[in-house]
Amino acid sequence: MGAMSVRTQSSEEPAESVHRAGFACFVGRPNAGKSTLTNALVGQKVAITSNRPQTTRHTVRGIVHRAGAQLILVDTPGLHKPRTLLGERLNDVVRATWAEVDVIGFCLPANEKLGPGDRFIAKELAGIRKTPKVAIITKTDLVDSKTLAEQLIAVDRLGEELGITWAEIVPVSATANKQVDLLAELLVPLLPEGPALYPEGDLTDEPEQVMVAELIREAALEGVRDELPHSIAVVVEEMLPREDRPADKPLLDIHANVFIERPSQKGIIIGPKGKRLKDVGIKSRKQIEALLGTPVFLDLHVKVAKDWQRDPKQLRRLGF
Ligand SMILES: Nc1nc2c(ncn2[C@@H]2O[C@H](COP(=O)(O)OP(=O)(O)OP(=O)(O)O)[C@@H](O)[C@H]2O)c(=O)[nH]1
Ligand SMILES: [Mg+2]
Repeated sequence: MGAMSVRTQSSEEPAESVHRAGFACFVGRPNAGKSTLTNALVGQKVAITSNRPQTTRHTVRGIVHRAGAQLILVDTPGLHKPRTLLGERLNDVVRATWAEVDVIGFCLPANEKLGPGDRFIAKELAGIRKTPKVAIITKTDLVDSKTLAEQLIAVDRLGEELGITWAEIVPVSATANKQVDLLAELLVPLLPEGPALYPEGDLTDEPEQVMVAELIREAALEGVRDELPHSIAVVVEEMLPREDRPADKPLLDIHANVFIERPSQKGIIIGPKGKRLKDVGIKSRKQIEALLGTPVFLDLHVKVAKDWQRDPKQLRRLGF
């Protein structure tokens, strides 16, 4: 009966006249490729990425504009067993997001066998009955077709075992741009009918100050190991146009603090003769200039915020 009424409606009303708009969130283990996929769908970098787990620390919205549809992607932090107060907060953020979105995209990397981490998330997803779920096999460029086929079967089985009906199972590669457009096409019909929610051309609702801080953190994450990636937080204190500049030669002064947790980490971030910090500045400044479309003077300072990941007061100060 349901199918009948849908058919009747669509024959009376051509598909193009229906506008859809809504939210899809990407969930998955840390490092599954959620942010990279978000950026690929949006067509511009709105979320930072790295090969360190737990890169994303807050939900980032990326907006995908299509004829007749607006798809708002909510990129969430990777879900994991929390070891710190920060970890717990991140997991809370992810769960709160699930309740609000129209469709959930569960990201599973093609190059790693399904593990306890994926199962843990899938079990939670099974509990959210009414929201359609799409399984997204990411990083398909890293595997051969046999491995991919096995992964597709494993994901299908996982759904059956836990009572999840996948609306779709879609293999994609965000870095090789394979099936990324197809994924958008498959997500759109799962959105409710409605007018656009963001102005045409907006790609994110992240404040500029936050995006700038994230680009600095992304540059700072490169090449650091062990616990250090988790210890880094960046806060932009000030962004001001330099005074006395001619109109055709503007310069934006940006002052930012790079926080770490222990004095012993300071040397690693700054590097011998300050070289590492300088590189972080050069690298992120280029990205910030591209983002804002203006020359930038970037002033970076390294500060210790003792054990901030575990300290509620510090967390608040750092924006968590
Ligand atoms: N080869 C390949 N690598 C990818 C692809 N997508 C992501 N990666 C890499 O996988 C790593 C993790 O990507 P992210 O997008 O930061 O992963 P995430 O799921 O957002 O991670 P968290 O924010 O930590 O939860 C990065 O080094 C990416 O470059 C892909 O399609 N192919
Ligand atoms: Mg991420």
